Amino acid sequence: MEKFKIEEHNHSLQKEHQRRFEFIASEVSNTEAIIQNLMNFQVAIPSWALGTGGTRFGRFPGGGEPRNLEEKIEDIGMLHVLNNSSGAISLHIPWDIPENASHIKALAAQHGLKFDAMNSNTFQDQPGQELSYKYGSLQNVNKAVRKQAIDHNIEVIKYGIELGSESLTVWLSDGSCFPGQLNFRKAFQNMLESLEEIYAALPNDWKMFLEYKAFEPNFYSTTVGDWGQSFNFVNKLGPKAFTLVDLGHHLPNANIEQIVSLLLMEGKLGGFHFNDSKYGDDDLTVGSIKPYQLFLIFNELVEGMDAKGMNHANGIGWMIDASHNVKDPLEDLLQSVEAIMITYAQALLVDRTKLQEAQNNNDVVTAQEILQQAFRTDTRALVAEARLRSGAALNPLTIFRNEKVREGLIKQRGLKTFATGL
Ligand code: RM4
Ligand code: MN
Ligand code: MN
Repeated sequence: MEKFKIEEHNHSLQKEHQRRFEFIASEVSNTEAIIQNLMNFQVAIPSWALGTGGTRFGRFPGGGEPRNLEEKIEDIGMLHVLNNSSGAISLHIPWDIPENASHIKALAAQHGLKFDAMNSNTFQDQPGQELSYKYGSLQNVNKAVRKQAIDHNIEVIKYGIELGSESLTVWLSDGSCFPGQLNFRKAFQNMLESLEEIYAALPNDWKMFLEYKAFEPNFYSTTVGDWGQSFNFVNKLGPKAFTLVDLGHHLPNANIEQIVSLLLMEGKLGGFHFNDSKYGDDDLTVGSIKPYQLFLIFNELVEGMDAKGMNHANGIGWMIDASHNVKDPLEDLLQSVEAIMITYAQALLVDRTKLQEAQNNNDVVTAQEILQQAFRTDTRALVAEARLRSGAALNPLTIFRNEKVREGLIKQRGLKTFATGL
């Protein structure tokens, strides 16, 4: 997207924006600090979210999907031009093997993108793969399968080093579908030993994120099934290992805000996957179903990071992990990033001194008032102002549609393209 188009777009919305911004600026005391925080905050986009997601029943591609890693980088670069908040890409190996790392690194740099966490994949068998992961990977009862899965993770680290990434995310589908299938303790031990070998291959300045998930594709037990299990593993592994929270990976009604608070307290929250869900790992647009829950989680993230003196922008690896069947994936990502920024801004509005006072007085009513005061504040003009100041678009979604970006991509790439991913 050319700069002048963004300028034109901003110009056409400027008057209305100014009115809204002045109003919120007069309501909020720390406007400038909030805008600075918003300008710094970056959320990584996963390379598998750029195509239409499928379900086990079907997939309905929308056209113009990126055909290779270069085009995925271009798509994310475009998002970043529009919102200045998606300045990183997260790769899944082997869906996106960087054949020519220096070329890929240079292309990403041209678009102002960094390489966020590298994701390994031992939940699928790949063509030509010697041993199958049907009964698990890092926990498999067969040592040779475990070794193959360990080697794959080490290979992913190598790709990441070439690209300048600094973290590895391990998500495993390992577990069991039926009672009796696994000995839980042996599965745990095998998993731990395998993770230790991967951990030993991490460069000094790297982090390893261990993502938990309650169920699916295994439906009886998951070997890294909840935050307690992940926490147990990462504690045993050492200081470079952290838990990763994916919002969709809990059992219904779990108190995710309490989980992130305690993980932060222990210094073990390393990675974060944003999405939303109604039932399970639905991978829906961030903030589309339970915006208040998202706010409560962000509130604990901000509170917990501040308590530890962590940098909001890079203290945790932020990523969107969403993909579904019905929306244009790029529009969906713009909506997700917007929801994240709006909610982050709301969390920054919470009057922490007053909240603490209310807590100390057991003033439950005031505590609720303070949180909801922030949640009910319309922070959209603050987010737009942060974009305006960094040269991005006042309304990314509107300009995306007005400039017919998807139509252009379909012309260029074709209607029947297929992006790698789930
Ligand atoms: C999993 C999990 C991982 C993601 C894969 C594609 O459910 O969320 O983070 O890499 O899906
Ligand atoms: Mn995830
Ligand atoms: Mn998931």
